[in-house]
Amino acid sequence: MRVICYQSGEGPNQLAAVTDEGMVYDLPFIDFISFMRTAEQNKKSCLAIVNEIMQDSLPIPEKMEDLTLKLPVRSYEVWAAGVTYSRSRDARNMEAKVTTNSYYDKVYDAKRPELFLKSTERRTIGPNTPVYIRSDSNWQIPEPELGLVIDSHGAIIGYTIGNDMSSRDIEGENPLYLPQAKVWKHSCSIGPAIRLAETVEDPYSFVITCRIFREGKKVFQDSASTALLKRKYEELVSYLIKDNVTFDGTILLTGTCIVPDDDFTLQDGDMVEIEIPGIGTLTNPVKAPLQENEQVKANLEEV
Ligand code: DO4
Ligand code: MG
Repeated sequence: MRVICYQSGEGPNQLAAVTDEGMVYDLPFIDFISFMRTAEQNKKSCLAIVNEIMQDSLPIPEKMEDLTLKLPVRSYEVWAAGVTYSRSRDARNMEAKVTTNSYYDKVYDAKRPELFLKSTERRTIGPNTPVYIRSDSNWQIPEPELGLVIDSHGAIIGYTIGNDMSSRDIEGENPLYLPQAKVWKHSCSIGPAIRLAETVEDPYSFVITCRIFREGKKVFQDSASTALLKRKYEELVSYLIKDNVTFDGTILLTGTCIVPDDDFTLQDGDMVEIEIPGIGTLTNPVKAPLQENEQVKANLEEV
């Protein structure tokens, strides 16, 4: 069972459940966070609440593919884990031009994982909205990652897809530049759905596929499994919530297991697709930094 948010006419976005058979049922909650809070207040699971609602209602005529999908949860914060797969460790060593006993080697093996604040509500976008590339970087990539949707106590409520857009030259120059290599406007995309955790048999067997298209041609494709993750999800969450304030609907991205070839950088007009069967396909066009006059217009539209 998945939960989506879609644009419904001119009105506010609509939350809905999607069954494994592809039927879509509207849910009577303003958003995913109020849905998960209702479940907690009623001491019921999210799946039990959805099943009760489906018993008393009919599916809408549209299928998920017919809908304009929006960000499935407006998280106050998106956090991310880094260097949780050997593929990421090796890529970081390459871009930093280090070979032995680097910080990346150490953090991969350390008891404490690398966690960083990736994004906030205003910086995070959903399906089909452009991810931006930075104006001060010449080496930028998508990082396709499984995302954990957690509640304020750290319980894993669902799984989603995230794109942790990253600048390899900025991080490679100096690891202290990490926040600038990771955080800017539209540098984090989430969606298209949240798979309820109760309906996932083995969360260490998700297969993640990333495809990048340029002028209609596929210029990159690779797949990897979450079975290769060095750590456990609960372990990552336990470090995130330790002595911290966490909010219902926080997302924790679990690190990338796919890195494009070293000579690849994203360009304006590219299209990034990240697919995880059972969750969906997160698609985002890539856009170059806004020109000054476009920026002023965009800021005005956002107010
Ligand atoms: O150390 C940098 C972060 C790496 C990262 O984002 C990842 O492994 O996914
Ligand atoms: Mg990452």
